This record gives sequence, C-alpha cells and structure tokens, in this order.
Amino acid sequence: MIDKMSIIGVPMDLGQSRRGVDMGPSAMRYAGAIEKLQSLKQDIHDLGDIAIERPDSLQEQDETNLKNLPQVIRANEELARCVDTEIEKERFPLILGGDHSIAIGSLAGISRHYENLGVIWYDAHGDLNSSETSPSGNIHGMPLAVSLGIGHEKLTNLHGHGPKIKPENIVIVGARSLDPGERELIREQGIKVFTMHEIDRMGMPAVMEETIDYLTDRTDGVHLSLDLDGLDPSEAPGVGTPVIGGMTYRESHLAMEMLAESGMITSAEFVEVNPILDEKNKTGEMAVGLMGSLFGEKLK
Ligand code: Z70
Ligand code: MN
Ligand code: MN
Ligand code: MN
Repeated sequence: MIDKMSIIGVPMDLGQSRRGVDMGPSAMRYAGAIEKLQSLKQDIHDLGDIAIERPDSLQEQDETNLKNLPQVIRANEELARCVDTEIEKERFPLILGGDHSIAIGSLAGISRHYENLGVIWYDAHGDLNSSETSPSGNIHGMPLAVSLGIGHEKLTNLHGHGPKIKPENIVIVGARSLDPGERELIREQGIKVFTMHEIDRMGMPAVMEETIDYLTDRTDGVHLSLDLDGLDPSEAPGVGTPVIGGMTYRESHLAMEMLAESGMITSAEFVEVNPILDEKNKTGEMAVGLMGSLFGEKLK
C-alpha cells in the first residue's frame, strides 16, 4: 500500500435529513485519527476540511425530489478535484465524512485514474437508489447508483465523465436494508452482495477471502467505502440510520486486517459518523480503530 497519504475532511450533512453528521471529520480527528495514521505511515498531509454550504444558504428548488441537489453537486465537485489532484501526486486519498453522498465526489475523482476501479461498499444499505426509486429523496442513499451512471445527469456526469465504475467491479458487504428498487438493480446488473445472511453462514474470513479473490482478478485499484452503519448499532450507535443485526467490531477488524494484508486498497473513506447521536464518541473511536487495522497496525 502506498505510504504517502492525504486526508480530506468533508463535513457534509446535506445528503440526508439528520443534522450532526457534518461533525464526523471532527469526531474522527478528536478520536486520534491523524496521530494513529502518523504512527503507521511515513508521510501524512492533513488537508483539513473542504467548505460545505449550509442547507439554508440558498433557497434553490428544482424539479426533482433530490434534497439539496445544487449544494451536494458543488461540494462533490470540489471533493472530486481535490481527490484527483492528490492521486496525481501519487498520494493515497483518505476521505473523512460526512454523509455517504460524498462518495459521489470521491469516486468521480478516483475513477479518473483507473480502467477498472473496484469498490468495496461496507454498509447496511445498498445506496443504489435513484430519484425514481428513492423512498426519501436523500442523496446519501444514491451514491453507488450515481457512480454506475444511474440518476440525475448532473450527478452521474460530475467531474466531467461517467459512469465511474462497472457493476461487476463492486462488492457490497453487510447489506441488510435494501429497498425494492435497489434489489431489482442488484439483480439486473449482477452486483456481488454479501448480505448479513451470507456473513452469518460463511463467516467473515470466507466473505473477505472471496471479496479479495473476486476483485484481484478484475480490478486495477480498489476503493473502500466504509459506512459506519454497516456495524451493529450496539457498537457503533452514532449513525443516522441504525439497522440492527450488523457486523461486529471483531468481524470488521478482521475484514480491515485482511484488506491490509492483500495490499489492494488504493483509496478509502469513512462516512456517516454522527457525534450528536453517539455515546461519548464511541463511533468516532470505532472508525479510527478500523483505520488502524486497514493501514497495517497489526503488520507493524
Ligand atoms: C434508504 C434511502 C441510507 C445511508 C441510509 C436509506 C439509505 N435506502 N444510506 N444511510 N448511508 O433513503 O435511500
Ligand atoms: Mn510530505
Ligand atoms: Mn451508506
Ligand atoms: Mn448505510
């Protein structure tokens, strides 16, 4: 894994309707993210946080049901440029969210550099909705669909290209709350999904082995998009959309360690940490613990 890393905070809360997830980057920094990464990597640049508009800063309404669409587009355009520039400098981009709508910008910037970018979507949700299938109008439920080229043209074409990724290069891990339209899309596009059912039956070691084997053959880089609501809410309560029956701390640590051993991860983001809904920053600390495993704490 590349030893030069740039950290980009994205205090975004406009992709959903619960306030507080904009403080995610602060919560992870407060839990010691930078110090942890400095102990594991040679060269860390903390680029600080990109500027996010407030929801009421502009009363722009358009014809869609997509909440805060213009603001989400502008923030993601800036994130895409920033990520693109860091990869250009051969630095590993680590993005701290923010709600999961920021994956639109991350993937827009990252995918410029890969023919076959793999994506591991570690999440209770599929985030495969479009404005037609979304039950909420929340853009954080759409980033994976958008990256596949499905959704509002201004989102799918963000950063001047699209689609960003191919359905056969995606693996979803931990899904347990999929909307009807998302299930249909998964079937239609043949997306590989390990639901909680498979994790229970196969165990995390086999799930991650299969994930790694599957992506090794077909990709030239792999982005890890880790939504903290993939974990069980008893261990990661500080998320906006908790879903019971999630992955444990132990399973998640093992998953990160196996990814570290594989050396395949070329970019990553940790999203949906909401310190207002948390218990004493437990979820921020969980995210930082997982970063330690992902970036080779055990291998040192
Ligand atoms: C639901 C929707 C979602 C994250 C919740 C929920 C989506 N499928 N994504 N939390 N990260 O509104 O589209
Ligand atoms: Mn430097
Ligand atoms: Mn998500
Ligand atoms: Mn989620």
